[in-house]
Amino acid sequence: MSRFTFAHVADLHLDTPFSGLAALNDALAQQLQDASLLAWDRVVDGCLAEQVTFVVIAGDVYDSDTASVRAQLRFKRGLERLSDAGIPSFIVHGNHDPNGGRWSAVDRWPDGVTVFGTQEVTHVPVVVGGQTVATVSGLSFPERHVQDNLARRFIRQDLPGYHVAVLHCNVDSDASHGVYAPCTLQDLRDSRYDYWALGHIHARRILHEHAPLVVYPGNTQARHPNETGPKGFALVDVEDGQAGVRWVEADSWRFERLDFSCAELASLAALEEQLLLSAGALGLDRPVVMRARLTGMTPLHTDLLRPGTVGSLLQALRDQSPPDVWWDDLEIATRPLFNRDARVQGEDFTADVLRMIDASDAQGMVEELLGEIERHPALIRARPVLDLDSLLAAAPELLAEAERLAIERLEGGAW
Ligand SMILES: [Mn+2]
Repeated sequence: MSRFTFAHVADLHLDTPFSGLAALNDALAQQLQDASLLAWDRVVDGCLAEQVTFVVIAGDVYDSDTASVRAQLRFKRGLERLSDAGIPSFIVHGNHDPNGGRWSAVDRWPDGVTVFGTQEVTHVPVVVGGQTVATVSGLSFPERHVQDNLARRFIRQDLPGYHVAVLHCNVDSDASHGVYAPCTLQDLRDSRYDYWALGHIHARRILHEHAPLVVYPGNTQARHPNETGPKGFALVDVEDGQAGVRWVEADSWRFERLDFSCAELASLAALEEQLLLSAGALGLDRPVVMRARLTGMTPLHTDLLRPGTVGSLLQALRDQSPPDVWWDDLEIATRPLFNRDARVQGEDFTADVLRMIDASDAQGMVEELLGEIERHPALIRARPVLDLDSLLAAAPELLAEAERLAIERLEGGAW
């Protein structure tokens, strides 16, 4: 019986510059610059703690083909720690770091490290105690703009153990990322491999559950405010050819976004208080860059649009937050309070809806609904649990509630 665990890592983008942040102070800029490197250290920590049998890394190790010396040396340091523990590593390169970069600061990788070439798929057995438990196959990008279907070049070899294919690619033309090395899920299913260790898509995804298991582990560290939520890598437990995935968090900074309705708030002081509470309620155990999108029909709308308000409110939020919570931006998608008398005179869709509601007979509408129930055998059975008499009595309030919901949707920007 063979039983082992391997780690599937991708898209480290070591020493990546962060993009898309509205404002930064120097200390935070430095911390974020270090975040991708710290995440890699944590990946290695996690692999050592789990005593994995091997590690596969599915491309975009570096952020660009002019990989920084710092990134290359830090990467090597982590591979050394794995090698010293007897854990082999298998690496392919992707569209951000084709061919491992234009030049290398490293002349020799540690023992047990395989960097797959760009010409043909090669296959390396993983031997534990004289027994081949797995075969790892891989192919690196020779250049950034790979348009060939590289997946079809993977031919399962007649070797024992669990068969893992490592590739940076875009499955089924995922529009959220560049279409490099395009292939289809069907290509991967037809391959007879047991596991496709993919890289490229920065969100965690399991594209296929079994035979083969097809996984994007996502990136190890978010590098843009749109990459929200936990980031890390996958641990794959294999027993007698059956596998399961566990996610491990490795990110050193996280990005979160609140969608926040200001409809019930009467002041900016109340808004500040509620935003701080909401951030605290996330219960994060690591530093975070916060963004919030403010919505709803609110008396705060005019204040929020006043020049300087957002910047100053952000400063106030930072003043009141711990040092590892950075308020980056507030998106104002609020609407002014609704003046029904004025709006019903208008010529637009909202005005039409209001006039339609004014012309409606609430009692009659509910009666019609009750008539429907009488006509449908399936609904009649529900009749005893519905308090239909009180429904009829509440008809005007029901219509008012329907109007409120409709107007909030139409005018409140809450979508
Ligand atoms: Mn990437």
